[in-house]
Amino acid sequence: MSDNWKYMTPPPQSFAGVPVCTHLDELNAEIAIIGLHYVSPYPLKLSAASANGAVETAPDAIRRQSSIFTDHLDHYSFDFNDVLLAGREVRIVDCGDIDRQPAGGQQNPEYITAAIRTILERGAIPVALGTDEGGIIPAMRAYNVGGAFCVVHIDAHIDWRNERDGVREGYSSVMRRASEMPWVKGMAQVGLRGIGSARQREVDDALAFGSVFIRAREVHREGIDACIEKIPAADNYLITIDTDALDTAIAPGVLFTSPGGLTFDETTDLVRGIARRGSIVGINLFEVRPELDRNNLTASTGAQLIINFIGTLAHSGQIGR
Ligand SMILES: [Mn+2]
Repeated sequence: MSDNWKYMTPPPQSFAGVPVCTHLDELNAEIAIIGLHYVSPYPLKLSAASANGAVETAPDAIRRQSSIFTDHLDHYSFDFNDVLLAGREVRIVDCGDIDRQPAGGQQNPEYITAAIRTILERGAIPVALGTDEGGIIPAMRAYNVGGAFCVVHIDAHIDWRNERDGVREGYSSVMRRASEMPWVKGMAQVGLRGIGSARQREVDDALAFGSVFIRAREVHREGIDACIEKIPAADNYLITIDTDALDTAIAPGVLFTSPGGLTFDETTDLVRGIARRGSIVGINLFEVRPELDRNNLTASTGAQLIINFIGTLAHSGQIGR
């Protein structure tokens, strides 16, 4: 789909005030922020208010909280003990959103795949902001054009259901679908805790595939460096985050809160450690639910994580000159 820019909508305000480029065929950047709107087609749609346009969308809520970074991208960050972008010149653009409001709840997976693929073909790293985590599936399909990668899925849950209520492309099945893609050569799932949709059979299937489980309590007890060592070695990593992996105190705006999640520093350091091991081919942040947020805290945490991820890529030398 060479004209997929037709399906792109510019954002009300861009992430951190960076330039906007909705014409993906003309993309000239190293980092491409993009908003995805996908709704898992479950019979009982849990909290789909943001998909209906009833409240601010997750990508826009994150963008609004990122406004504090406007004109600050060359500033000092104490998270790095250095300037955020390591003194490098980094081209970051905001591509806007794919199909901001799909009509009648229609799904748009082919647009998501086409847009992410175009970003990859233009040589940029997609940084996808989304609501429903089911959007991972069409986004990951775009990677058939590149090399194999290990996916690092940061989530409270494993999302290995083969289907739920007959739906195979929903948020409970994202890592199962990922495991079926030939270009997914390894998997680590970090932040696991509590009870989710998985039963023993899903746990068995994930382990049989070779997924490495790193539970949130292991991160807290053993430290992030020991946990990074458990992640399979790979040349390339795709990082995808369900916001419910995080401690509810810093991310209350999620569908299913549970205590014991990852701290901000653990999550930042996890991505930093992965970037030391290989190239990062994409970062997704899903499941910010603005209608459930408190004082925009979840969107703010999301914006701060994304800024640190971009800083991490600059500090690891993967982007910038
Ligand atoms: Mn989850």
